[in-house]
Amino acid sequence: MRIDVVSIFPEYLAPLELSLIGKARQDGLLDLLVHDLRDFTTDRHRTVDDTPYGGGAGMVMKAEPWAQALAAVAEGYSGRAPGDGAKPVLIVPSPAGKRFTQAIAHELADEEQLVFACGRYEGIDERVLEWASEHFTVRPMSLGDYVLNGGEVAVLAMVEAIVRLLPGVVGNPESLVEESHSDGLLEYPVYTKPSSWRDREVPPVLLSGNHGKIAQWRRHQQFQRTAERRPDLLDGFDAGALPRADRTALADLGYDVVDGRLKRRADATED
Ligand code: JBK
Repeated sequence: MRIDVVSIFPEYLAPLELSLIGKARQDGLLDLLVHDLRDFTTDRHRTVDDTPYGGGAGMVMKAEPWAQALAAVAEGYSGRAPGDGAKPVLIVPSPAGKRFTQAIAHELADEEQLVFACGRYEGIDERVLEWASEHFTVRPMSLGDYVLNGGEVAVLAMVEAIVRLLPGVVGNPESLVEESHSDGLLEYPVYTKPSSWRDREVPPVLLSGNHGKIAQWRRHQQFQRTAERRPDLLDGFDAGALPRADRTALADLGYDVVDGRLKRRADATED
């Protein structure tokens, strides 16, 4: 996979040299380049922003440096002859984007080339995204509903979520499947030695050696946690394949099965 990141703070992306992602780059599984947007300006001051038309606070990123940078990264990709069909995906982190999810991470992990455009200030001149759609599949993406200073931190999160799905990047592929969100539920709690720590005991079932009971307990913990912390994940959950024990546990947590899907009982406790 080839990834290009364009930012006015390329040093912000330094963590991509480290750990799992740095290793993937060393192993040739990932070709990742970070570009300084200011290198694509032509004025003496390397200007990347200007005041917003229509007024208002803050500054807007100018269109031309972005067009120059994006044209350069689209062209610089040698794995694809110009005009051969497959457009690279341009991801624009923004609070106004669609929500980035594990399912989208999987979709993006199947792409040949990803380009991330890190906006700062009040955002990028909207015409850049219109123009870019001729050369890229443009996907504005949001990590969540909170305010960041720019797209860089969101890119770090998205690149990590995507790159770890590439074949060979995570040593043990089993650690990819049994994870939070892969089955639509939160993870069960985990414990390690010592079995007694500051008067707190590991749940005895985990020391019982009864693997059936352990699996059932963990499953119950997943439902309990999800109902408590993320009830939105359970509403509409496909209950078709759930064993009877799971349905009973869910009924106790305030969920019924209606038309094969979980539905929160009206009288269930509030979030
Ligand atoms: C936010 O991806 N985001 O969520 C994001 C990107 C850039 C700025 C932001 O405020 N939330």
